Amino acid sequence: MFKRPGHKPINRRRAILSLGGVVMGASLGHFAARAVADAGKGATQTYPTAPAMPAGAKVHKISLTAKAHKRQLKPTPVAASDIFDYADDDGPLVIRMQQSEWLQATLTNQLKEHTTIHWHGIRLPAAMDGVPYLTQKPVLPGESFTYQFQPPDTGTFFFHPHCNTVEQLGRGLAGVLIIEGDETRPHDHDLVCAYRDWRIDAAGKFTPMMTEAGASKAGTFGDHRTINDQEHPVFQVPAGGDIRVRFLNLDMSRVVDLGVTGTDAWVIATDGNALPPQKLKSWRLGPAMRADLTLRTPAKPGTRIQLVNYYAAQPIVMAELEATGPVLDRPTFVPAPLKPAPIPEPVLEGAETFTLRLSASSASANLPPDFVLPDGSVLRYADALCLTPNTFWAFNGQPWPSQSHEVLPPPLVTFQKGRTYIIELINQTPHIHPIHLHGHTFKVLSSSKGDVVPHFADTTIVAPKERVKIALVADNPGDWMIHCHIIEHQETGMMGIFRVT
Ligand SMILES: [Cu+2]
Repeated sequence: MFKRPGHKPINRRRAILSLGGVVMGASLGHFAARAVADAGKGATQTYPTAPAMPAGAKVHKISLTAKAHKRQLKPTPVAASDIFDYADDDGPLVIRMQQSEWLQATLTNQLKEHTTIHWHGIRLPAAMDGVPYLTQKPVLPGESFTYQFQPPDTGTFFFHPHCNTVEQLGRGLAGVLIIEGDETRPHDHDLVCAYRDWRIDAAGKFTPMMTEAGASKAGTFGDHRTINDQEHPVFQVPAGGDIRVRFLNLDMSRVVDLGVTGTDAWVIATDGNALPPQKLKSWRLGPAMRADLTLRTPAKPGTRIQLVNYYAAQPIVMAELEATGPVLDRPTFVPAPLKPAPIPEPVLEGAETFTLRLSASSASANLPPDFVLPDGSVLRYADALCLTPNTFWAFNGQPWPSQSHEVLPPPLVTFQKGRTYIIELINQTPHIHPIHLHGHTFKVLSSSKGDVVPHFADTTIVAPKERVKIALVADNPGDWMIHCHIIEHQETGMMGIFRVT
């Protein structure tokens, strides 16, 4: 296995055994004993209730089987890589549905460890949010779970597991979810571009997903950057046509400064949310962030334009779009705005501010092993896949519990349902953190580093020494995750819960 000097891999899984409804780390000593003893409690704890689908609802039904699979990531004669996937086809799985429809997605787990699906950026009921031990029981190997909800907002979203994400997402377990119905003028072509950097070596074998050096700094990087699983693809697009590019950063640690060369482009959505068209210079996207672009392709067949990543010593061309005939005869290009989704507008006057400090931490979570939640009601147990293997990061000095504390932590903050809150994110570390909130779409208001185009988002980058103010209407009751989307940071402490009640 490929190892860089000083890059000690972190193995969070060890041997995973399935035992009477609880999955545990078999070599964790005290923890294993507790997990066995607590299996009964785990089985009786309560989770939020699934939303009822009304009679006559239009349903978009899909089956998603999480499984190990082989995919040719590097060209032959390099061997196919051992990936995880929800579908057999090459390239990212893309689900397209209408805003009015309900999604009914049945997950079947054919992996050797438990999994769930988190629907990133979708403002859905807590029961469907896919966070094991917080919103639902983990879906054990061989089991199935059906997610059903009506996505309230149009846009470009994605979905992925939420424990041992570094391994499951790292091996490719993710899909794109597009909710249609936001265009004021149809495009001639709609192109999904899912970016990721595979942690595979020259032989196509996966290298360590998480190393101490990476997790404690900017993340462990791969060495095979792809769009839709292809290195430097060339996509055929209609010449002289209006194209929508849905760019998703599905990597776990890479930051992208997205630019376009060869023509002008406009940003029309951030994290799926409509933005009045902004001429693109470059747009920074941390892991999990999305940007939708609109552009007019060259009228001369054979001409190419480039999607470029400027977040590198030298700009990197990630993909090219080649104009192909027949040439479309379109009037002069004016970027058309998207219809805004029904996201509640924060009422800033009189809003309370919650400060969230992002910091390094070498301390493990200071929770007693038999911690009782403040309301005294439920002890919620996690397992080795859902706990922190090493602690490097924290929110407000509180890291996510480590493997020796198998109880979920109390909320960092409780919001009153229906009220607006301003959250000030303060980065006290020397690294970038893309911070993601579940269940809510927030408005990015301002940054200490300069001008911000106010925009709706579900994930926002906080640079070193930066303070970013965001605001949201806490309208979705439940316990929700807030975490860094550099997955190694998330899985080594930079994760917490906020409650809306
Ligand atoms: Cu981070």
